[in-house]
Amino acid sequence: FAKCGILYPQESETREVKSLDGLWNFAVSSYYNKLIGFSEHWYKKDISKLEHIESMLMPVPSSYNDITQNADIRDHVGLVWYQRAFFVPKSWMYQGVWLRFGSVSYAAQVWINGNYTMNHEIGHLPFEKEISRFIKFGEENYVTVACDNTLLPDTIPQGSLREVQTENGKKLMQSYSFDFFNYAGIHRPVTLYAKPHSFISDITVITDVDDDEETGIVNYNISYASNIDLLVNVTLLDASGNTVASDDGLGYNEGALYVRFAKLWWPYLMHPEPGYLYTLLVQLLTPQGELKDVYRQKIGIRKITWTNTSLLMNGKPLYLQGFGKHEDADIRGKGLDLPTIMKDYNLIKWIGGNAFRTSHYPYAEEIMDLADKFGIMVIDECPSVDTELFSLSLLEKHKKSLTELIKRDKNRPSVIAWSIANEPRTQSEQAGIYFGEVANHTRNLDSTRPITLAVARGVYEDKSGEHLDFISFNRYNAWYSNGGQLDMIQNYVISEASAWHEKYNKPVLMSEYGGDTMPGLHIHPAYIWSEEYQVQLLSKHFQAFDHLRRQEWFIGEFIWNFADFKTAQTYTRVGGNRKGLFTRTRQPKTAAFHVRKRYMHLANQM
Ligand code: GCB
Repeated sequence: FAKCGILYPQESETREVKSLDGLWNFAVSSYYNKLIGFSEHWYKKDISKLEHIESMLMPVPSSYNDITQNADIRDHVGLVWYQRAFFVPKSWMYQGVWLRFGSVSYAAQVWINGNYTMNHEIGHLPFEKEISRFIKFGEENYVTVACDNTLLPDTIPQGSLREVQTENGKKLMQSYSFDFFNYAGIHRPVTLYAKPHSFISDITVITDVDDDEETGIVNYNISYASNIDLLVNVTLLDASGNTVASDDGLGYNEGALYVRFAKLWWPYLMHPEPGYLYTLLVQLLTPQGELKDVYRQKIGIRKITWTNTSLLMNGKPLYLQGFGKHEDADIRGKGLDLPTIMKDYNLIKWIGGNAFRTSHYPYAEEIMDLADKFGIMVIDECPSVDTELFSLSLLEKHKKSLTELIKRDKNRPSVIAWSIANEPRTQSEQAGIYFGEVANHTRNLDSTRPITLAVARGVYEDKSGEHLDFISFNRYNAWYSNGGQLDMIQNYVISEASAWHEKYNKPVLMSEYGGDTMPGLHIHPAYIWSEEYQVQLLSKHFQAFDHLRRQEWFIGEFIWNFADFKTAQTYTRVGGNRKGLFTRTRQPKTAAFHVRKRYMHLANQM
């Protein structure tokens, strides 16, 4: 299992946290002068007072693209610079001070007080570093971040650049084939935190359930950083804070706790008390009993298993009813937005969804925490989408994105599977070898969860399926193919799902289907883009699914998409992708009520 994780910054008896979110100074370096920030040493200057360059205020966390009235900033390609001042209390002098970014898209370089501190590639994933030696305690400090959104053939995801001629001269254009806007900036919280020099550096928990389904087993492995050997104490608390198991002060960093009559973690609608969480209280002590560090890790006790026909939670076969989603909202783009996040969970519960896929990149830790808590199952996808050109350097980065994802999400009960890519071109031999490598890498890091990939290529040409534990397929019947032909959906869906199962003898999920729908457009009889058409397109799929559900191996249905979202500008998109059940402002289209009926009905059969 991936050791050396990245724990979420948390306050405790031994840890303090300070948020650096808010308004930062912001400057854009133009294409004509890409490297100006480096040549003029912006990281050593106050970027709100640069000569010749206009600076502005930018909210963090947020995408920067839609904040201003300037289309050049919206469509900017290359570097932007962020900076802010902050104080570090004197009292932190005797601790380690760490700086952590929830995510920066796409690549980041960070300076503290003008000193180069850290860098990170790949958006949507956290990174951190101890910055104590760069800090002035009890005084003002400043942090500068250079953020680059350029996507190339060897970035995850892939993109390409081209230079074009405009009326104002040359400019650089970013192209990419994935279907969501390439939002950029400091997308998630920036946290400064202090922890002791001897600290708990990682917690890995693998839970199991006895055959009698009464005893929960919590296998744990704790890593710590220290110059001397320390003792680790673990205690398991239930949701009311009562101790239900402990290691009896043995001090080992590895072991198992047994919980008689454990309350298992169950998905939403599968149990009256879904998403039950325990807290693993981890304490680090000196042999003399002095408390060095404390961390509280939420865990859920559950067991995931799979066969060639099903996916099981605590021994019960799962049927996934949900959607593909996006982190996307008006103005802030992909910036963490708690109101939107809460609203989305309320809508998921309202509509009766029990699962979603983090299409097409890892979602914020705050979103994942709530999935754990509400019992919403997650297929956790890495940021690889639409891969076309396979190379060794890409493979290395692709593996790295999974390593970082698993480090971050390995303890989450809500994560029931890893999705190693969305819609790569899986028809070549090379793609087969490539995904064999990626799947092996993932399995080596975590063998407790099944692996999938959302396939778009046809059944007979695909070369990736043999490496997966279940097949997810995306297909747009009566939309991209046979548009308007609602009466062709059933046969196509049934025969394709069956063909996937026959080819690979594995469980099958329909991971995307749907059609763009303009809210308020009514055309009867159902006509493409109307609300009536979306209702009927989904209904025809439901009929196919009901047929398929008689076979055990059909394990779920995910509508594309939960809500409308912004995309690159193209003539097929009216203000973005409109396949949402909800509008971008989260109001229901007619189809949402229809889906609600189905999902509630399915839930009653569980
Ligand atoms: C797909 C992609 C998704 C798109 C969707 C569409 O197959 O996986 O990212 O948004 O189709 O609506 O075209």
